[in-house]
Order: sequence, then structure tokens, then C-alpha cells
Amino acid sequence: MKTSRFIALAIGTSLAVSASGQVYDFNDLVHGEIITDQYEPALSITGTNPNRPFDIVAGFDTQHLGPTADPDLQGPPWSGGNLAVSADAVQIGTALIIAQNDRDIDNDGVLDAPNDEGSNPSGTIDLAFADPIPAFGLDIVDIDGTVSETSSLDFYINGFLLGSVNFAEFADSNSDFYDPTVVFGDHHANRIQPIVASRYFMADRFDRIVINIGGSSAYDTFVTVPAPASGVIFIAGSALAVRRRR
Ligand SMILES: [Ca+2]
Ligand SMILES: [Ca+2]
Ligand SMILES: [Ca+2]
Ligand SMILES: [Ca+2]
Repeated sequence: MKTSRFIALAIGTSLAVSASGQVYDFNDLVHGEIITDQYEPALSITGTNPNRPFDIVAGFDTQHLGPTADPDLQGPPWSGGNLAVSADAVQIGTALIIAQNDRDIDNDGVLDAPNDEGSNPSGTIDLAFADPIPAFGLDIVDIDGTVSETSSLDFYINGFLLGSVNFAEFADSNSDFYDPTVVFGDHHANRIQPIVASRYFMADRFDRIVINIGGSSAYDTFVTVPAPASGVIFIAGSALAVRRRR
């Protein structure tokens, strides 16, 4: 019974992934693992840290058992945000940080005490996709409201900057990017719904996204297709089918 259930679950998962595209959850990284080429060639991840002589993006396990260098990045439970809505809130697992220290005494590519850069600004995380993507969503962990105002996403195609979205826009009712469920704050966790290229920009794909990080925070669950909840593709598809039948 257990085996067949597992198979059913596995099939369901693979179907869900093929229908919804790629999701990068970084849960295959161990706590402190330095990013090099783990997700290449599909996704190349690099970073900059103007505050240090090194530029390191690393995994931080938000569910690490025991103390870490930054309890603000540990949950659930989270203190707020749309991923903290219930006791069994979405588990973020390992997320990406810009590293504040490079201590790796045994030189195994895993930081000994990973911590996110606390200076303002912290730096950038730069994502280059080998195959251009139609949309991009992500989780943002532990970013203060004031820091959200100096943080943004830059969207590119073929080296051309299509536009930028300031994080504060996700919590601003006057913005096109407003999501009433998003609340930024210390030890908060939020899921940002995929931003669809064709809806906001003069392009139908992105091939590079730069996360400009205003202060301490972590990033996870990179989703590269439109949210299925929108149903736009399915509705358009069935309308077409009806027409064809006629
Ligand atoms: Ca994760
Ligand atoms: Ca190490
Ligand atoms: Ca920190
Ligand atoms: Ca914090």
C-alpha cells in the first residue's frame, strides 16, 4: 500500500512539475553550502557583496535544528507574512542568502556559520536562465519594511533591462504589483506570485533577473511560469477548442 501510494504521489508530482514548469526550492543544499554550478546549465546563480572582499551566495536552512547565526531566518513559525498564516505554514527549507562571512575552515564548500549580509545594501543575487522563462515568482524571508523599499527585481532579456519592480510595490495598494497578503517585517516570510513578462513588460520572456537586496534577508522557491490559479492559459485553450469544434 505504501509503495503504490508513493508511486501515485511521485507521478502526481512529476505531472504537476511538467504542467507548472521549473521550481527551484534549493532544499537539496545543505546548511551553508556555497553556490557554484549546482543548477547549471539551466540556471546560473552568482552574487555580489559590496561590503566584503568576497561575493558568496549560499544556502541557509531555515529549518536547521538548533541555533544558527541568524534566528530571524528560522521558521516556521514565522512572525508574519503570507507564509505564516497557519500553524502548518509553508516550509521554506533551505533558502539563498548573500553571505556575510566566508569562514569554511575545512574548505569543503560549506560555510561553518552561515549568516546573511546585514549591511544596507547587502548586494545582489543574479539569476541567468539558459532557456528564457515566461514568469518569475519567489519567496522573500525576513526583510524589514524599510529595507523592502530599497530592494528590487530587475528583469532582462538579451541584455536589455525591461524594467524593475521595487519590493515595496508588493505591499502598496497603488501599485500594479500589489498583493494584499504580502506583509514585510522582521522574521516574516512572503510568497510573491509569479510576475508574468507579457503582462507587465514589452517581452514575453526573461532570461536574467537580478535581485537587488537592501538588507538582511533570504530568497527561495523560484517559480518560472505563471501561477496556475490565473487559469488564463487553460481558459484560452478551451475557448480555442470550442471554436475549432464549430
Ligand atoms: Ca527552500
Ligand atoms: Ca566547511
Ligand atoms: Ca543576519
Ligand atoms: Ca531580520
